[in-house]
Amino acid sequence: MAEPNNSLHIFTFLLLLFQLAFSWKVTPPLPILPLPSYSQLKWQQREIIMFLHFGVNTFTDSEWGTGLESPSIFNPTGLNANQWADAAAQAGVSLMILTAKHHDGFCLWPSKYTDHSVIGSPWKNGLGDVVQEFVNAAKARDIDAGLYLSPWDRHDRRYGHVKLYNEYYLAQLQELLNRYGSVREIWFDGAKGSNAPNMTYDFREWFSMVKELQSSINIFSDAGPDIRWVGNEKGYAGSTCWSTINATSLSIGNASTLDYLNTGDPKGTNWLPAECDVSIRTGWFWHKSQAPKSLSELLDIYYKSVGRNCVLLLNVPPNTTGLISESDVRRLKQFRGAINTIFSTNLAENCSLEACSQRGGENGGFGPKNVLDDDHLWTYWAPSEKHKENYWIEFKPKSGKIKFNVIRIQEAIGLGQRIKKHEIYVDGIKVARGSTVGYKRLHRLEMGVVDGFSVKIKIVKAKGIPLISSIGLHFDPSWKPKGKVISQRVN
Ligand code: FUL
Repeated sequence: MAEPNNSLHIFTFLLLLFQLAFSWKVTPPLPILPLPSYSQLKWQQREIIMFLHFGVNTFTDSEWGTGLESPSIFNPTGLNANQWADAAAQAGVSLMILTAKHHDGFCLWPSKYTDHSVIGSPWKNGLGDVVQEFVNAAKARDIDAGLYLSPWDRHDRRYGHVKLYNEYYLAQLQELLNRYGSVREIWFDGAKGSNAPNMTYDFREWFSMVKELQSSINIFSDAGPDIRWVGNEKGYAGSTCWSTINATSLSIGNASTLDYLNTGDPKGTNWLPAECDVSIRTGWFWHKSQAPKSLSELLDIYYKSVGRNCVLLLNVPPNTTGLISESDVRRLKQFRGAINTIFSTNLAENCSLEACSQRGGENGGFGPKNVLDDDHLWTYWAPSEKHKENYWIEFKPKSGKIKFNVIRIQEAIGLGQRIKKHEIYVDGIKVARGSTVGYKRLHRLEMGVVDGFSVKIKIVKAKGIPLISSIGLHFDPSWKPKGKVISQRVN
């Protein structure tokens, strides 16, 4: 038998070594707790969702009904929930939330537990069900449905009788969460009039039943457990906004924690991101005398909600006919059109990229180019573990100068929210700075349009290694700042 040749041995050995080297996977960085659940991540990616306030107040021209309204006044003769869903779809909304019952106690569905509902109305001779029409229309357009069921009930006599009312509320919750298919968000409003009877709500029991009936639902309230209120009804988050907070410091209907809700807490042990609710008009319900906010007001809200790591819950109220007014539909379309115009082009794509370091080196899979792909969650630039501070990533246009007025930064929040302080420089001049980033941070430059040969983003402080999933340099044609220039040259 012939002796195997030595050089063949060496060749096979080298081949094995080579294969080993290339099959060696650099592991991702460890997450920093707390983390978002699957349903919270899905909610965060929706960015804009829609609220629909509709009920007896629509017909009495009021905001808070007394509970004494007769169901006979509810008669939206032209109600067409498909028109609501069309308006939402055109606005790029993937979740709509309807007020099944507001503080006045009138139910938009035929509840078995009260006659204060659509049953007593002339609409469809008392045979209609607004909640059913709403969920059907949403489903037909692939939009998810959410419901608002007011704890404060000014009509029901059981209100104030703790056991009786808690049972009544629980029964209505069960009806809503059993009858209408999948419900993705349930809104527990902490509002209550100052003269209302004393009432202790059994939130714990309500929440646990909600989760039993709808496992992928997000529960919203001032204090979560899945989504927190942002602390105001203007649609503005704090310029520092953590998705983390200590839920034990919160309670529903407690006005003393508004600032805490607005900013969250870097030391918080709960992942409880904020939702910014605001109405397209002054009121939550439709009033003939009111008009939708201007496009620039809506854009300002967008930058201060979605652009500050939150979801924007924009209320668009149906009118007495049962339709969303044409003026509101038009404004929604303009709003979506403007957002698409600004963000569909990422000028950073024409740039070459460099970073202070990258995890696992060139072939580690965590290089800076990940910030330019379409995945804004699970592919990201990670600096090397050896790098402990002064993280940076830099963009240089392949030719000429880059010109923009909006910067978008996104963290890979699936591994925890980390960035505490960041700065942006154009040709060495500081053009923006901020604290938190989270899922999405937008800076509209106070100095307006800037141009330059390099854009550098510095992460000055972070909990552990910062993980950046996406960066965009954009141009907003409508942005005409009046503010002062705050830049300073650095050497
Ligand atoms: C508040 C309520 O009192 C308003 O009527 C509205 O429903 C708003 C979203 O929440 O607390």
